[in-house]
Amino acid sequence: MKQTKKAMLGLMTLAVLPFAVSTAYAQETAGHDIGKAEQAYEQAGGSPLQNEPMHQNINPKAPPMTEAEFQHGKEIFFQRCAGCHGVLRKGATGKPLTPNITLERGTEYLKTFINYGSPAGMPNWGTSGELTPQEVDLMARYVQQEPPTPPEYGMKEMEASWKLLIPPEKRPTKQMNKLNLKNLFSVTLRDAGKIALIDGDTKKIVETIKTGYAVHISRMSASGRYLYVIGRDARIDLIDLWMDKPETVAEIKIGLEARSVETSKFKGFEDKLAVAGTYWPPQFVIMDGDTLKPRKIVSTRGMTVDPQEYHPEPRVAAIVSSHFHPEFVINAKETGKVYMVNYTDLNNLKMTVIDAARFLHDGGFDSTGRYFMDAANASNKIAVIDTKEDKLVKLIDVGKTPHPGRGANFVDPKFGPVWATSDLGDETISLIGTDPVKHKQNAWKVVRTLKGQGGGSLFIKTHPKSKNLWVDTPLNPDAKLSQSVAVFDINHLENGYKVLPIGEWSGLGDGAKRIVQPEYNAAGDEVWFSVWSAKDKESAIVVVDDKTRELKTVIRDPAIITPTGKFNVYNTQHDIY
Ligand code: DHE
Repeated sequence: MKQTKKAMLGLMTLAVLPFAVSTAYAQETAGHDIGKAEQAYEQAGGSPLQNEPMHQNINPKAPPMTEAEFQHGKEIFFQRCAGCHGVLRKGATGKPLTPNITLERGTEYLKTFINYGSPAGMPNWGTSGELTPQEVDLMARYVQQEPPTPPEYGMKEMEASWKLLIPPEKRPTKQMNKLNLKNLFSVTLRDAGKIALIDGDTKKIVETIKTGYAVHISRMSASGRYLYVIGRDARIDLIDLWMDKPETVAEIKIGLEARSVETSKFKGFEDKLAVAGTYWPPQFVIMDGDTLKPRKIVSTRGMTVDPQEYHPEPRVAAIVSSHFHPEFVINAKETGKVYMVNYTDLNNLKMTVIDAARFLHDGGFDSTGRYFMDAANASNKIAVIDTKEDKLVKLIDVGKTPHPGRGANFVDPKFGPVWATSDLGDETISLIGTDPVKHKQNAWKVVRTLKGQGGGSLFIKTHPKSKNLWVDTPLNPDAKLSQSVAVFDINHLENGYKVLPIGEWSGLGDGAKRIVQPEYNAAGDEVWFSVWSAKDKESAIVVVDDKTRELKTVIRDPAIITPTGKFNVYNTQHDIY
């Protein structure tokens, strides 16, 4: 077999690839059929790991590959396959592709599989034209090699990356600008690697701030002063909103790939600590809230809830902050475990580990802030976690691949308080009763199922002051659906939904114009939608009057490149959704 000396020695370095977004993604799940929307979503961002040097052992039994071919295979794998099959190819939401399995299948079988796909969800990479015949052959050989291993990332690496740009003692002691901070929005400009701070009152961009690669989410500190932004490259930017001109006061890289960040919200710990989880390495880190100085790293590697088997890369998905205890609620995706991490004593760390269900992804609190409604997406379940008792209350079956974002809380006229999720994999919307005291008979049951526009939904939203329930469908393959949004009247859910043509209202020309993530302003009387087009096309934000459901304004600016998530300071600070 042809391998260069360098490969044999074990270290391989990759050329830096431009950021690529794939429209289809290779996945075959164990007993879980997935559609195009789910495939597109799982690999939405590609993985920044494609740029990392990795350790590589040669596999003498595998078909030969040159180093250049191997590197090309690795790039394709991390752009399109790792999101489902896992970094180490041990299986995540997709099947394992380790050499003991792939060598047995052989090159010809694998080529057919990659070429034509499978009914269970593996896309037809070859016949769709996404991969050339040469690339199909290359990938069939690549997956028979030993998977290259990305490096670990510990305290030494974190400290080396940490930049305290403006120490706390040099920061203001009160808000120095005239902004109405409550109604400020942090808007993800995904492919620009920036966020835009937009004034919710004037709808003007206050400024744009450089953040990590393919920036993912923003979260607020308990006081509403500090904004934390995390990129897929695991870079966190801490932005002080009290500065004359809000700016980044600290920065750190906490690993090689990440999605989530949160801050301590329990009484007495406001703004004190921050926590962030990584996809690679599979771990989370607790930091000082006002400086990002890393304090404690905890690995999530371990056994799955069912079957109880070792998983080498349980990615850290959603994190929320308990209002009942000084604890972070941290979700390990592949093992299905929820870690309730007490942050009062980092040297004698106490954690309650709750067995939920595999493939935990996103979720949010019920209206009381006590129960965390946790979507185990590829298991089609919502796990209800009681953050007061630190216990699993129930696993509830819902539609196919639930994806609530943080979900929506409202009072169903017939069933009382509910929390709702929409799905990536089908058109249903599940309403789950959340009041075990006054509506005991409905608690932790799907009390109502609504039919939305279609699958490909990512986010559902309402506000305590609103009577509207908004459901997006940005990943539906039908442009009519992906460019519009459905709205239900909470008091008349049986009447079905009305469709608002947000894409058309934006007034933009050509472009994907996917309508994504409804987000309310602080007053709860406006709802903002991102109109998400490709990087080289114009995007916008459409603001709708919540009461009349009519267009209020369109925010257009050349700086608004690929807007996706929007985080209103007040609502994010207080977990209002
Ligand atoms: Fe997200 C939240 C992971 C693709 C926009 N996303 C989350 C969370 C996780 C996650 C774990 C929960 C964080 C929390 O609450 O602490 N997202 C992933 C992926 O692994 C995935 C599937 C693939 C990837 O390559 O990253 C992915 N996400 C996307 C997108 O393609 C979206 C639509 C556009 C984008 O900006 O990349 C997207 N994700 C979002 C948003 C939130 C989010 C806007 C926060 C929603 C909220 O209301 O809090």
